[in-house]
Amino acid sequence: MSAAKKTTKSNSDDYLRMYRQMVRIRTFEDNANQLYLSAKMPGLTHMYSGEEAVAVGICEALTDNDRITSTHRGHGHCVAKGAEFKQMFCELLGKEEGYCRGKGGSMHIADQSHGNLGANAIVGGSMGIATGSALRAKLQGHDDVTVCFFGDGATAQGLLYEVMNMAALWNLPVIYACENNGYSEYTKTEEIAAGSITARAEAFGIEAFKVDGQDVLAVNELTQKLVARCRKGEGPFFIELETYRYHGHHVGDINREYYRSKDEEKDWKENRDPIIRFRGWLVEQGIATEDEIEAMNAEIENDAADAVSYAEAAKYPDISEVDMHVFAD
Ligand SMILES: Cc1ncc(C[n+]2csc(CCOP(=O)(O)OP(=O)(O)O)c2C)c(N)n1
Repeated sequence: MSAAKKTTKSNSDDYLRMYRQMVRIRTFEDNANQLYLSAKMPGLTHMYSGEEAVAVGICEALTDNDRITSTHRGHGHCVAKGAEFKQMFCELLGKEEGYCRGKGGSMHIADQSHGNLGANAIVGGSMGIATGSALRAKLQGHDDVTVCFFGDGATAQGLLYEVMNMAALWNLPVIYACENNGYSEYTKTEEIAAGSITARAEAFGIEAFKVDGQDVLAVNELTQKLVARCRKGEGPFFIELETYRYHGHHVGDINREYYRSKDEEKDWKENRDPIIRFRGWLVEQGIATEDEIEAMNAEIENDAADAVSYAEAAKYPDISEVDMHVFAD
């Protein structure tokens, strides 16, 4: 791991919470995948497994007052920003107690109480929302920061260049976080994105950084610095996070060998897994024992299993509310 920080009691707690949050995301996704495979979940879903250190490293540098916008691959952002398993599984299954009363599903979870302005199935669709949120903070004199998550494929969307221009001109407190997992659907990034990704932001005079998205401490340290600078009026910033998705583009994308090899997948899983790496570091630093980590993992698995049972038994919304929250007055 990158940071060789002195491990005081308080930062030990921070590290354990980061580990817990990464395992919570992985466990959530394993259960969501099972729900899909057993035909209990309507629609498709896009797994975040493999990318956990990005969402956790970033969101652990934020408070509930800070905002995020998320993507079609958004479960990880949602968990990292404080969402509860029960309400998330209810949303995935279309149940009344879901974050959006079951009407959004996997790709549209919003959790305003923790500053999650919502996921968006339109690639790049949340870039304007994030930048608008940062403009609001600046105009109203608040010091909150907004992080806009998007994938490498979304750098092909023109909206990004419109909002980066405005954010740079107006010094908005927004961080554009590009999760470069190497693929946009079934195409390698280098086949669709010419030149460097960070250079796109630099062209607008935005300071841009590239970081190992599998190293939760490196992601967190960088984000903490950028958040502090945003609060002082020095934003916007851009981060490219090098990462990897373990599953297919969506849960139905099972035979992937026509666009990426099994050896490549194995290499990322065995040699760069963010959870295995961080677990090893925690043990090496004496922050947790293997037994304590196993106990934490088991507790999280039980929580997820309870939440799935809860969501399966929960009620669907009544037909009378089919138009509710669809149209604004
Ligand atoms: C505007 C728009 N165009 C196309 C799509 C179809 N689509 C869904 S996900 C995706 C690829 C996105 O790739 P990337 O931004 O790299 O995110 P990743 O899936 O790798 O996390 C595409 C093209 C869409 N949902 N919205």
